[in-house]
Amino acid sequence: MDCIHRIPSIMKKTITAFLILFSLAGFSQVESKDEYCIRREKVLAMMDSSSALVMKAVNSSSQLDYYKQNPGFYYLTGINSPSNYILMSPKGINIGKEVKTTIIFYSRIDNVRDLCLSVNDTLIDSKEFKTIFISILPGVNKLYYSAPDIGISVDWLNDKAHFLDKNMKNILKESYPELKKIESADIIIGKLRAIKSEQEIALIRKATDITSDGLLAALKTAKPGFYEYELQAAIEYEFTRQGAMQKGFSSIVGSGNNSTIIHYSKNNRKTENGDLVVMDVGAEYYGYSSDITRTIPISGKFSAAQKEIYQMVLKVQKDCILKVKPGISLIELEKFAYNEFKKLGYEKYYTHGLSHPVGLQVHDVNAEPVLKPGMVITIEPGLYFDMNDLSAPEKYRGHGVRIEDIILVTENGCEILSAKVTKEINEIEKLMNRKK
Ligand SMILES: [Mn+2]
Repeated sequence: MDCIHRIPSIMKKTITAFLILFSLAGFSQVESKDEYCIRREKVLAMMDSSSALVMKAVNSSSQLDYYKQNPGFYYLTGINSPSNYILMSPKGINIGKEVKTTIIFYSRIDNVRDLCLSVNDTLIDSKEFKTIFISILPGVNKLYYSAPDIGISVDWLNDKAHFLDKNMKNILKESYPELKKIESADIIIGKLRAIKSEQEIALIRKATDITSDGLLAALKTAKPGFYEYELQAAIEYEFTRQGAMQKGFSSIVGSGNNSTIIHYSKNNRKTENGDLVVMDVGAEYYGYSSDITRTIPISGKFSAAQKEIYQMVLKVQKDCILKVKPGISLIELEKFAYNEFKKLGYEKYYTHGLSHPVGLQVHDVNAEPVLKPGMVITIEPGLYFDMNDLSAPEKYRGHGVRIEDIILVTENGCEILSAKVTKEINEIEKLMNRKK
């Protein structure tokens, strides 16, 4: 079945009602409280009886002005503040006279006041974390953990990187001989995070609608002589105006030869007539990201050569989307895209991956290699001809094109969540040439 391009209006109404309801409630989380309870139960069901899981709430954002929770921790709790922990054990943890399978350790009681708790869950002050964690380790032979602040330290004298992570594992294993395996919590949680719930899909839809509106705003105002950051501002104004308080990643607005740079982020060049502009952006809405790329001619009209590149990329992009359905693997899709560009003789200029999952992170944990209903992925082929690459056809040099949509895998095929912002040449030109 082909991808659905429009959302049925009844579904739209339900989603809108849901979003209004939760934005009025003013929680840090927008998903219903039970959802976190259900997820924790699923995690416990996937764990061996003598295993335990421990996660720390730490900032996973590289931006200083914004706290982005360790996504695995957020997924199981909805708590968006630091210095909390979660400890889970299917066989139970003794606390006084009680036995609980999940303990959430809080740094401030306010952070956990609204939390859904089952009879098997409890809340304890995080001052107690160390004592309780150590007390369960002698009976654990597999530990799943997630502590993103354990990183790499560099020994500058010997120019060697030490993984603190690895050191910690060794110390734990030496101290607790029964502990045979220490693995990333993503092994379990990643499997669950791959398949989005209705509520998660509603949030990604909203993030995607906002991102689409941002791109449409840029498209309608763009003209030669604009700085790249002026287009970025038009996009991000729309994000903030619509309540997406953060971005999933730094906006990429690359004009002229900058359109050929994959992770361009300076966004400070003045555009010139004849430029293509690649805009790769994503609003984040209540923790969930979008990720859409559109490529436009700053003049409002594609040149003949630009049209050729654009049409090649668009055809491959659409053909890839037609293949998106349960059962196909991401690797198969990658190979298909590569071969399509190879047939055209331009595989050398297709220099990045085709697809990645999207969710709490813009590059979400990749735990399901074969597509299943409920997964959300990007499809984003591109061709990049650097101006200095003398092996590239002269007419293409200095132009890059990437087209990226957000796709929901459905039972029979897929739905393009980012269909609101057009990728058709004539429609882009029409929107750009409306009276400004
Ligand atoms: Mn992407």
